[in-house]
Amino acid sequence: TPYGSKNALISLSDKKNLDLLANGLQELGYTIVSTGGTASALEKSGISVTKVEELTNFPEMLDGRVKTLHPNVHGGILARRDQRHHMEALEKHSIGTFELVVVNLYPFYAKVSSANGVTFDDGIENIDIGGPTMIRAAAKNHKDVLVVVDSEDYPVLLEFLKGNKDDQQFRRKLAWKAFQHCAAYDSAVSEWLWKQTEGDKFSPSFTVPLTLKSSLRYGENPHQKAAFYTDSSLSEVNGGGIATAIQHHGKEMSYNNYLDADAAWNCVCEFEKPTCVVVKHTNPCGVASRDNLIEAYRLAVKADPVSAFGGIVAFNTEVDGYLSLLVFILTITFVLKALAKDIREFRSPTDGETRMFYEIVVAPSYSERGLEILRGKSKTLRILEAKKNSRGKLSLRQVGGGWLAQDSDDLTPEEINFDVKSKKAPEESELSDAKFAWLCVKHVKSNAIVIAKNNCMLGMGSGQPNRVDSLRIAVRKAGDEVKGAALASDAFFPFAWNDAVEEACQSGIGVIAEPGGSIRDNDAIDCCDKYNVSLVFTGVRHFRH
Ligand code: 93A
Repeated sequence: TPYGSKNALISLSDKKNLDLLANGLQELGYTIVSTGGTASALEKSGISVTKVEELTNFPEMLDGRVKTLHPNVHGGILARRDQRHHMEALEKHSIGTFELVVVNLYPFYAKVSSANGVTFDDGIENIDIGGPTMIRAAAKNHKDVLVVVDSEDYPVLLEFLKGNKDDQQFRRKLAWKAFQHCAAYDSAVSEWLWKQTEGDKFSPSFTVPLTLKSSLRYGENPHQKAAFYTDSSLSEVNGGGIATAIQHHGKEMSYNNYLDADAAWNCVCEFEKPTCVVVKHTNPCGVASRDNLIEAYRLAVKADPVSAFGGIVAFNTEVDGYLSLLVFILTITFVLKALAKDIREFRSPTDGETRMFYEIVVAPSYSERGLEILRGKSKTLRILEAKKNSRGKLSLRQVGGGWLAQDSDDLTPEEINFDVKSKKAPEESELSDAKFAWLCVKHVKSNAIVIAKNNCMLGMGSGQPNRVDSLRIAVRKAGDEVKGAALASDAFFPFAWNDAVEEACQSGIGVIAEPGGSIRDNDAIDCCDKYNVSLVFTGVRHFRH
């Protein structure tokens, strides 16, 4: 018979680490049974393999649509070893058992989301049928059949087999992962099919294909249990976002760390020039763009050094070279002393010394030396390397009993017009300040007010239930520098006179950018005209609730 005493069924589209797996199995005395492409790859590497056809006595047919869908394959996976009549049935039909099934599926999601796109027929051909059938069968019978869907698991699998000791918990974990893999796959297929039928109508038929990345020490507070899931269909293919960031150093990421790092990363990716963003509790409290990153960093911290303490620092360009790194050496030792003349006299709230402390640094890349220096400075500082988010993602929020879905708010600056409404037109520099403030305000929790000048945030007010309070906080933080600066408001001003617009004008603001659309827009225009302040409408709102 073509079976051995121990049989492994391997059928892989992604053949990563196949040699490692197959060599290990061969050493352990397994007979390897494979489908066409996998068998060829094994033969090429000089590993002996039995083709599935030898078991089924059928050729792979219908252009590969039917390769493994056969009782000689599925009987060997599904038979209950503890049921005598099952084993007798196998024997009667000369079917051997599979002790191990290793399968990954046609790369459906990668195909349908590839830059060139696919035809409808191509999409359909990439729906794997035989693969999930083997995975589900093995996962159902995991008590006796090991099922592996992730090449990362090959080493632990081989260790387990070498140990020669059963562990039902290990088997259950693999089965759980296998069903999750199939569920994510089917979600991707159904979502794609939905798009083929409903076109632009926004009602995605998703069941979010989540993969458990790690359990977290706790949630927002220590009494809340928590875990982190990645959206496998999105992040694996598009590669971007905080979920796929590489952590080079530091303490384990916490629930709040993920939220804050995400906020900082989303904000910093908004800018073209070298930019630094400092985030505290998901709100950017310092943002600056400069030709050189050190200067950007210095100004971003300067915007609100007290809030920056314990914050997250994000950069949109490589953290490299002496200068950038000097910043960090200084940060952790005496940066604020050195910069005290700029950053007011700052004292750390914890030790009274002039020291700064950050939770996380996130950047697109680090030079080797950059990493080395950062690593050396603190055991706890989390150093993340992230890829830019892809556009067009779905944004999900949970409410009691359900989920809200929306497109993510990712209009580019070029897609936003700045219409002058006041008698006074903003000067070129004022308009550029207004645009900068506008990019920032989008990332601040509503009601959001940002004051900025010369590509640098000077103050912000966030999360207040009324716009006047947000304005007052922002103005207070900007201090004397508010004179001639730009102010952005994430939504229109419902009132102008004796309210936020008039207060802004009286504070010395040079230009105000807001969406417009209030029934009292004319009051805002008249008010700005009275104080000779420029007013521009963006026509776009950036609520962030
Ligand atoms: O077309 S299928 O749905 N029909 C099958 O019977 C079948 N059996 C395995 N796809 C099938 N597979 C898939 O082929 C596996 O899930 C795996 O992704 C791929 C491996 O093919 P090859 O070894 O020829 O590269």
